[in-house]
Amino acid sequence: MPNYMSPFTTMINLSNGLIPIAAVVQKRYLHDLEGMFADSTAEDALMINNPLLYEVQEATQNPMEEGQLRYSTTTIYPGKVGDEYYFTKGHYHAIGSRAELYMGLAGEGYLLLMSPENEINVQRMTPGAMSYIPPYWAHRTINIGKDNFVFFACYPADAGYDYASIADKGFAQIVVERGGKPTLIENPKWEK
Ligand code: S6P
Ligand code: ZN
Repeated sequence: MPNYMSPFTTMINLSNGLIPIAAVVQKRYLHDLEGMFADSTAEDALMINNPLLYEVQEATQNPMEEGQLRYSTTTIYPGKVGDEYYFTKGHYHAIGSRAELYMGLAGEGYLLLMSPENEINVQRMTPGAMSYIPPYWAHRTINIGKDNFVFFACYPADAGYDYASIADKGFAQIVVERGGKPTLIENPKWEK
């Protein structure tokens, strides 16, 4: 007989992503993303203030078992390092075959994806955008607006995180401001 969990409901404020009884809140400062931005000089200069780039509110602490789901909200604050917009670390799922669903709640962002063959794909996210991350694609979100960019994520609880591949190589392309607009360019630090 399986050990049945009890059903439950978590309230999420759909206008700002706040989860009043979040199980976990993770805060990521520039220091946590050291070396990930293309402009090292700008990154070093900003490191003195070590700004908060984003936070993740986990709605559950469901067991990391096959068949379970977890869900969360992420808020990326507006800002840039040099001309590169604030972003999340980005990761592949440790179990690559696990997909994920994002939904835009507030602000404007890009979902930057990269396949295992280094193919780049970008999805624009605004409130109501349901963006599907297929299995095996690395994913990073980027705040391209002037306000907080907030989105909801739902993912298999056993998906896990492979941060190392992105921390080492980054994404093949990055998103920078050019003429006041977000623009995708080749990543000058990219190494295959
Ligand atoms: C988890 C999901 C999100 C991210 C969050 C922060 O699979 O994709 O909850 O964890 O947006 O991004 P990162 O890359 O720092 O984990
Ligand atoms: Zn993920």
